[in-house]
Amino acid sequence: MGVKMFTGLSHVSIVVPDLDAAARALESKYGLKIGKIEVNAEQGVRMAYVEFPNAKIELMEPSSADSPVMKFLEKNPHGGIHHFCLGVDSVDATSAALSKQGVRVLGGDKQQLNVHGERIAFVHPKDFLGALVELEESKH
Ligand code: CMX
Repeated sequence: MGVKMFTGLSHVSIVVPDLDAAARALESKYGLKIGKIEVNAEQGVRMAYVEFPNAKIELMEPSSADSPVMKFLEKNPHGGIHHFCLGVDSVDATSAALSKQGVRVLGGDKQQLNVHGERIAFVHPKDFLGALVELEESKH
């Protein structure tokens, strides 16, 4: 494939049952501090980041009972890695290129936005070695 699809690793995302408890544990055991806690109501998550120079750790807990990450917590009650996120220049262009390869892009047509208002979409885990991959059209 001639086109450079991905611009880099944006973050690894961990779903936790209790965001505040997770933040306390990361800080007391590892000295890792989270930034501002925010809610992305459309995605059904309350979330925060630990920032590194080259990537982030994202922590998410469900913000409502019908959150898609609630399903994940039912299967993994103590939490766990939920997805990793790769930067793209254009969600539309990358989704179109991936679809041509037979890759299922979930929600690429629904204008999903992350908490920063950037376009996102998800690659079906069965089409990426069993891992859920977020595509993020970074503004910076
Ligand atoms: N890891 C591996 N497999 C997963 C998975 C995960 N984290 N989440 C879902 N799957 C699997 C499902 O088991 C299902 O498999 P089958 O096809 O065998 O049944 C398949 O992927 C599709 O999952 P689904 O829930 O049935 O599909 P939906 O289209 O309803 O939703 C998804 C897909 C992954 C986008 C949604 O479940 C989800 O997790 N949404 C949360 C998105 C998110 O993390 N948003 C954060 C935004 C953060 C921000 O604001 O910055």
